[in-house]
Amino acid sequence: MPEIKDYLENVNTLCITGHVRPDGDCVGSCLGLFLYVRKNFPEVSVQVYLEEPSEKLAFIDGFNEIDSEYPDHEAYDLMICLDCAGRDRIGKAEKYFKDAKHTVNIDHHVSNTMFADENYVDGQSSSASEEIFKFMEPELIGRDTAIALYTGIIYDTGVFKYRSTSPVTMQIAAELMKHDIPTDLIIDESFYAKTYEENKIFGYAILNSQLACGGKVIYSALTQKEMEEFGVSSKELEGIVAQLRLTKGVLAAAFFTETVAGDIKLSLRSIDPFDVNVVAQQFGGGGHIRAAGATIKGSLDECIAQVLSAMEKNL
Ligand SMILES: [Mn+2]
Repeated sequence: MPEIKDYLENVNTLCITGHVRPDGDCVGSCLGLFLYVRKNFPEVSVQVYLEEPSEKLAFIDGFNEIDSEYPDHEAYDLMICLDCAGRDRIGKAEKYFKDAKHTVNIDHHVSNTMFADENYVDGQSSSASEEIFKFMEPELIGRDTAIALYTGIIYDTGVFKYRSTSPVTMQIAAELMKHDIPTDLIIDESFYAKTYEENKIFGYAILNSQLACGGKVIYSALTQKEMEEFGVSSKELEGIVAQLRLTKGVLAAAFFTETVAGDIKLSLRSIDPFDVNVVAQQFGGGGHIRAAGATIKGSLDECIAQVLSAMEKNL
């Protein structure tokens, strides 16, 4: 396996990017690599390009140096893409990718299209942050990089909960903890913290939830008007469907939200043996067995009725 230093031979300029609408793993892995290179390879000029990430991740060093303007730049010697399953996922960084003298793709999505000159994709890896750690020399990792990578792992494993969390993930997390990082704060900030408005609408959505299909399904819905009243956007509804799914006795949860365009966004979660991917596919969407979604045309009430009927048949 190559190391970062192998890539940086004869490299003066390095461009790092992740995927559009960057999440905690994307920002964590990109900044982790950025901080590592800046500390250990000061002769390399390095820049991270990402769409504006959530301010919740501002505790990671280097956050304010992320460029979301994508100015023109002469061809980079090297471009490293992290957490990107395909070339279409790099968004506006495409122009740097097109010109770059050499490109490397490091990722953990099984669906990765191997779009770069060199591709390192490990579908067993919990996160891009776990993946990029394996390219680093542990003794060269600073506390700032440790915080960034730990954040990415926390985000993509749902605080070490999802099945993607392996013994290797835990070993890497243990290595990172040796840097005396504030793990409690990182977990709060990258996963659980909500704004006042987010907490209010979270409670509201749970309060208005209803059981269906003989108590086997739970659902809730939010209209665009309600979101406006609470002052939140659709991006700020994370965790609601996951909480609904945790209801005792329930096999599946459905969460409906009206988009600005007037469509209905459906999010589904389930436990064994309920397959929500099958349900989502009936509405032109998809995903995984336990987590899937779709965007549906029609009124909120119609969509709820149709989806509940499809779920009833799938029970
Ligand atoms: Mn990821």
